[in-house]
Amino acid sequence: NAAQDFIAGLPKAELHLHIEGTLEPETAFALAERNGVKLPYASVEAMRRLYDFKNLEDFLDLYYQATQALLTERDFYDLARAYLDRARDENVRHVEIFFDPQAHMRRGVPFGPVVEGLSAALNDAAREGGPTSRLLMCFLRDLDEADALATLEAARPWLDRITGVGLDSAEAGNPPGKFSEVYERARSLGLRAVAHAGEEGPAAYVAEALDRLKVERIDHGVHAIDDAALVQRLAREQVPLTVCPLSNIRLCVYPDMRAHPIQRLFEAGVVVTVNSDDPAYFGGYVNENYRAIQQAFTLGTAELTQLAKNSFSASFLSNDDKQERI
Ligand code: ES4
Ligand code: ZN
Repeated sequence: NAAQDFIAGLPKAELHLHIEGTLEPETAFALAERNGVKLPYASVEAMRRLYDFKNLEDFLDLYYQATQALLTERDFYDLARAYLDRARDENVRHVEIFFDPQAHMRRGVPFGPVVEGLSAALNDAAREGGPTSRLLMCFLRDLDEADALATLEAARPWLDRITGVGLDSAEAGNPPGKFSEVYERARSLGLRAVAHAGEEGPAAYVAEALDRLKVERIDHGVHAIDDAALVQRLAREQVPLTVCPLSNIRLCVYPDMRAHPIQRLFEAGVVVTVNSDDPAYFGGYVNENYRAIQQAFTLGTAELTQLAKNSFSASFLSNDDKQERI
């Protein structure tokens, strides 16, 4: 199919990717066996059968459970290396990767091996044919701000490996403003800032992330569509959204792709980007996400090219590096 080939050939960046969300069931079982850990599923097939999510929380329960397979620096290296190889095959030239330190620290895996394994894989991949990458640490918004502050403190010895901070996990009832102090502190340490907002939460959370956390991009942000003035603001201020179409369908944020607001946001002049979020769980890596919206909205090559260009302009690459790649 011509559109599919065009998408596959487009050089692109991926800006919304949780490394723990690239853990395929086969890999989870292989790592669990290597570590002598027992996962709470009878088999790979039994685990895959649970991938029928009602909402974000329903997914997060499984996602955190599966991380039990990840224990050592080597596990995190192997996980990231497998994703980066796959991304390179999809013509992803640059990727900004989220990880959830608190999800590991609370089950006894310290910050060190997690970040050492991930950053070694990122460096090796960049040297061996790409993609280039950045690492973003996320705070879990369903925990309190004191826990996030302690996590930032634990990260201090490794801040040279970390480009910025994000905010993820269960959004309902956990507004961005809850984390204003830890974001202030992160920015004072030279870290860049992004946050998940308006995924399941309301448009007001998107505005709050901009105003109180001073984030440079919004992850998801799809519910901004419910507030016309906010959509205008995003377009005027050129605040990028890292949209994850297949994720939003799988988590029942929208009933089907035709109902998804990505096309309307794009038409309104918002800097929309296309990303996979947790590709092992949501039925497709980044090219499959481009393909799903191409089909739903019969996008042409000009629009697909613009989306791919947006992915570089919205990245944390230096302006010189962006110029080279767009
Ligand atoms: C996530 Cl899809 C999504 N939303 C919020 N937090 C997350 N962590 C991993 N995937
Ligand atoms: Zn996400």
